[in-house]
Amino acid sequence: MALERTFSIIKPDATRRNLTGAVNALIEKAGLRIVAQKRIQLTRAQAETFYGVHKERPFFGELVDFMISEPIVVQVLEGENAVAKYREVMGATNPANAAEGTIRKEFALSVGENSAHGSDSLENAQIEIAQFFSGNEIVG
Ligand code: DAT
Ligand code: MG
Repeated sequence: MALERTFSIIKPDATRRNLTGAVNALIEKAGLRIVAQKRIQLTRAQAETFYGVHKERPFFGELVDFMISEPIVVQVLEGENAVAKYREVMGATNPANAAEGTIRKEFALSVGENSAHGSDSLENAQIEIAQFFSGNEIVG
């Protein structure tokens, strides 16, 4: 087992419904430590860069519009196998397929408005963390 850091976003559908604390409770219950956190408003350019891998997908425009529709909370989560563990805590992309007790099962409204983002690999976690946090903002 390895101590890892992953990048998380509490998405606009969740911040809008005042669910930041409820999401954080599930994160902490799973043994992940929130070692950096801030509430920000994404610019369109930031959202397009962040989701650049999906730019050819039919839902890209809708995804970017959604991500800039309200403030988000960006976080760095630390723990044993944090990348895979947080994917488990989030649940499947489509909440209809998400397991009981996961963030997306509990809170997501749809496949698009699905409450949470979590990095899908350690490499992407490092890239995504660096997009939003400087080293001295992360206190482990
Ligand atoms: P994940 O967020 O589980 O890593 P992903 O990387 O495949 O999922 O997609 C990124 C986001 O894009 C996802 O959280 C919500 C949106 N999305 C994915 N598939 C979609 C679809 N079929 N319709 C609408 N939005 C979708
Ligand atoms: Mg993804």
